[in-house]
Amino acid sequence: PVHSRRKTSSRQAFTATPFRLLVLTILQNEVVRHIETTLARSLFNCDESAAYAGTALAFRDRLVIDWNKTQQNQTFADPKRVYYLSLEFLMGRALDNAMLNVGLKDVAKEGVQDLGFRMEDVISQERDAALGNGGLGRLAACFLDSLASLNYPAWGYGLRYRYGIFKQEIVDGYQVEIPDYWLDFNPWEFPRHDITVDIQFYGNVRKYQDENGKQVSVWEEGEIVQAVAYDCPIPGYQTATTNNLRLWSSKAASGEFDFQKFNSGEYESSVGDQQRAETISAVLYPNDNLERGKELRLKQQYFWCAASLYDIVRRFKKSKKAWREFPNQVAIQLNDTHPTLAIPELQRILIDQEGLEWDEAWSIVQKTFGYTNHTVLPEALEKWSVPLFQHLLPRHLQIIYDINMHFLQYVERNFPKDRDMLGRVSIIEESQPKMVRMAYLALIGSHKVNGVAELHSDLIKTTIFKDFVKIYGPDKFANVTNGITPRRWLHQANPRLSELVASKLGGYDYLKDLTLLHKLEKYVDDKDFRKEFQEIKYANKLRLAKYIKESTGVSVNPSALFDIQVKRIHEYKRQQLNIFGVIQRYLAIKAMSPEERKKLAPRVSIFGGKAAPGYWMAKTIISLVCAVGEVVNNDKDVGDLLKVIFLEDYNVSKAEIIVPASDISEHISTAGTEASGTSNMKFVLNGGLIIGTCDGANIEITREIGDENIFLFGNLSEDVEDLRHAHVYGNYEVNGDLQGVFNAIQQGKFGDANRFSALVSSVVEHGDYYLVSDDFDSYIKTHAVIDEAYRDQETWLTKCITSVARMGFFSSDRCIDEYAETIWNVEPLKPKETNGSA
Ligand code: GPK
Repeated sequence: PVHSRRKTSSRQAFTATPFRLLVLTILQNEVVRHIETTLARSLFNCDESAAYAGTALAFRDRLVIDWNKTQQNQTFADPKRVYYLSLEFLMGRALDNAMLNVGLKDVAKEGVQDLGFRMEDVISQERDAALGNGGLGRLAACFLDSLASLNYPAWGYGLRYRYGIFKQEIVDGYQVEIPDYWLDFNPWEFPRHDITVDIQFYGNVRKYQDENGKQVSVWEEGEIVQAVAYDCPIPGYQTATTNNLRLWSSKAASGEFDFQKFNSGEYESSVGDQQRAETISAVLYPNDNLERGKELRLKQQYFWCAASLYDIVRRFKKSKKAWREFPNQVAIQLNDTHPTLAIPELQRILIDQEGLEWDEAWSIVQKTFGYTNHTVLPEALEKWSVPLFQHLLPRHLQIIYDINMHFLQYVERNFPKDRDMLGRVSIIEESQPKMVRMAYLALIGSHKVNGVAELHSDLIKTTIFKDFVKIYGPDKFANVTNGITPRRWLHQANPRLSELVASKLGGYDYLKDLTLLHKLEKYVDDKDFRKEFQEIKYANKLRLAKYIKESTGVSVNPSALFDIQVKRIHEYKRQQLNIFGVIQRYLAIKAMSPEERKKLAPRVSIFGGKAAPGYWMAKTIISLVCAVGEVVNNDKDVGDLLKVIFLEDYNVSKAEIIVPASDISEHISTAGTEASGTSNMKFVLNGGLIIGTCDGANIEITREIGDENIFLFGNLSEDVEDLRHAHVYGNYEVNGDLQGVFNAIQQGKFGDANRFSALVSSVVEHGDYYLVSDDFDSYIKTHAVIDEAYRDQETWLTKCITSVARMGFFSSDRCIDEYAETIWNVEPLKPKETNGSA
């Protein structure tokens, strides 16, 4: 049956070495065996999904061998480990990455070709693992890749959501959310039914004095939910190190359901208990940069923190070391405040269960944790109501009060004159109801707090954590500028560019040390290199154009300037500024003579991104983009000069097609609001230029690539406060061009104006909080500069190549080394043997 599907075209490749032929045969046999036995399918009706499954299982077998060895090696050497706690891991697809890291992708490609399939089609059968919202979750995924690639002994801990981030459909120009049930077939996870932890909720605390007169607290009663571990192998690139991502799934503690209830006829309620337990890990909260204080979310957080800490402590205790050694063996990084409960939980384990004194326990806790802040937006800072806390986690609330008491006593001693300070820095906000400020708890319970880009790390010290800089001194605060993994975001997403770079740099070493890219600058004037670089960009645009045609029905000219903004839809990210700019361009084109139109460079404005289901303004932005596209794309006067596209369901695997295809991408947040941004790095690394504000990592990108290679515009973060003030208290007038845009909307040029009125009034009536009107002029002017620059293709190309060559700093490998050195104090552990995977 295999032979009947064999294509002659792949036969030439068989002229390779006998060893290669052997590996090919073995791999192919493994794929076939999995299809026939593991999946119980006949090769006669083997479709792409079966080919994917067989290939995935064959590679999984290889990963598992390295994974077991890595874990054995780490258990034996027992070095200090890193635990990365994140409620989100936006992993995307695993097969391509597994093939790259195992190092047999070419052989596998030949193998599946021989079975009658194209590797691209096989790869695209896989569903994204989309257990995250946006940048924060994708950062966690890049970090896991780097940790393994650099041989750090590290574990990720998260939740195994049954439903990942929803799938987005656009129906009549509006976003509709479809549940993402992704677990039908997931060969990349291993259930560990033997690794379970009982997690307690509710109940009450009983205090008594033991025989030595010591106060003892017992957390009693309440209800128990069971956490079950699911493990996913995380392979490193060109190393046998394969780390573990452990995701917890919830189920009823009493097994399937309560038999007693079941037998006594309470069938429904016994199933109900089971369902209630399973609800905890059922669904990812779909908010980005927003916290809504829901009880189930707090339950998720405690469930995951408690299970992870139990696991970490159990591993430590096997070593029989003294407790004071704990911070020398364990570094726990908190990805935002979501895992902050791990702090009172560790304190509880140490004092209530292990019998340590408060001070000794607290010093261990502080040395163990590090906290990464990802936003200064007030609506994103987590606060939990004290009554809710009291109900769900009574013992933890007491511990938090005790932490707060010790902390406030310290502050009082050191700042006796600043009486207001105590109220400002207290973990408990004296509101109605009282609230627990999780960011303060995370900061107080950690030895280091870091921001994710220089500007952001400076801002947290002057805004949300200002008082804490006085209290602890500046050394508690650090910056680790974000990065991205070049394996996925260059090699995998853009194989031709990766190959071109390798051909000039003498191999793929740059994928392990991205700073080697600087050697490309030598070739910036090399005719052949330039030509190939340009051809690759064109091919990537062609691929995206094809995808746009398939998914939206709109034909776009692949020679047009592709202008892309893909990210979560948020007012602070200012997709509304972009679409207002597009409308302004449309109106300008309509007003031009045919001669003038001929001089204009054709453009395709591409948008993509999800709006949180409850974020009405963000959904309105999407519908405006779609409405503008509807009009512009069908206007005969405009033709190729402007197309407006909204790409449905932006996710990691789509980003891998979109990112390599930009000429310009947009990173245009109101200055001081985007902590870092990471797609900005991805686009530049793939040979696109960017238009951006002086915000987040744009600033460092500019420093690295040179300000002649980036299109910056807009007000600076230090002016934002005054500008906002002027909107509220001054008499502010919207300037002419933007008013023209608003008039067009209000005249109904894009359909019923009422649909979009909130977008207009947020600027003209409600204080323009995101400073759209303040930046509009400079935004439009900068786009004119871009048009002009794009006309000169040679200079443009020079900018692109130079920028790529200077992007070495933004590898997540560099980030991870910085965390390891300045925050975790951990060393890599070399794998015992490379097992042929290098
Ligand atoms: C920050 F606070 C949050 C959040 O809830 N979700 C999220 O994705 C992002 N982020 C920032 O908005 C980005 O600027 C940053 O690059 C990313 O986290 C990673 O640090």
